[in-house]
Amino acid sequence: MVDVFNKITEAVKSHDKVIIMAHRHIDYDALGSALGLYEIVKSFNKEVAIYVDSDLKEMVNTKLFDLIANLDIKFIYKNTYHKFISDNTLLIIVDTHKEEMLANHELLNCVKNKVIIDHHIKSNEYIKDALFSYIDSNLSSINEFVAFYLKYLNKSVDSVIATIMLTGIELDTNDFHSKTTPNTFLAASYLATLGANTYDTLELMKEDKDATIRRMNYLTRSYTIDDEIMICPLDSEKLLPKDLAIISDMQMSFTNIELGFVIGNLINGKVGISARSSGKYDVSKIMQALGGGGHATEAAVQIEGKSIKEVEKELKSLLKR
Ligand SMILES: [Mn+2]
Repeated sequence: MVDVFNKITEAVKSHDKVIIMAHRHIDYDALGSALGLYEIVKSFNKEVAIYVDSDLKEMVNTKLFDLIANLDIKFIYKNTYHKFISDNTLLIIVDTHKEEMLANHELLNCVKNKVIIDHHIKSNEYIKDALFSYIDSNLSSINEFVAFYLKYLNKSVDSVIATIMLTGIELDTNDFHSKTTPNTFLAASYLATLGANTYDTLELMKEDKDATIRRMNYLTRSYTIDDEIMICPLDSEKLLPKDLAIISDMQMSFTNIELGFVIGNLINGKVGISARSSGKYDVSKIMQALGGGGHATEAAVQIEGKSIKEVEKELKSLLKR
């Protein structure tokens, strides 16, 4: 990773301004890594800002706002980012490499030089004209990467940022249960030495009561096959991929369940499946067969032009094999 750290440092140093942007529906991995990088860029005496769409307000966590408000972070938004763009602006994209996932497409086209850092399985729809991309699916999270970058530079961050970064690792690893390697613990350990507070990460991970109860209701529509596979078809209102992911995580909390699938209508009009495995089966192979991908224990797919029933039938015939 050291060569990537040096490449990012070089890219930052050869620009005047840096914008950091993540995916839509910003989560703690995206936000934490953006904040960590923000501090790194600032330490090189560059002008830096984090682009967020209004979704930051929808993260429904007043605790987060209280924490961030006390930091001196420059956020830019849809109506203010133009002022930050010049011929010498660098865009660093974190936690996604797909154009369609970006918080803002127009911003992408306004900036010539881009760097991409991601840990999702590389798809064909990656942003092709970047200065360089580092896409490593062995990373638990982008915060793992940024924690090592901070450590390499021997830089520290405010304990609030360390806390948000640790929350990102906890979120992406399901509290160190999936995608966790020895490096993940080392990164978490470094963040702890910077003052990351595990009581606060727990507080940040708390979900809105109504949203949680709604998801629990959806979960009750699950049925079980062979005592170890749980399928939850949701022919209901349109949901976020995040909702499907949380419900499939819930399925995995039950004894004997080795595979969990949640099928639902997404707000983008497609049918999504969020799939989980205890590790006994490789769930990414099942999602690949449907055109998706992911990790052995966490995978997903989005399918166009099919109904929930059709997708459910296809999934079940795949499971039989
Ligand atoms: Mn992530």
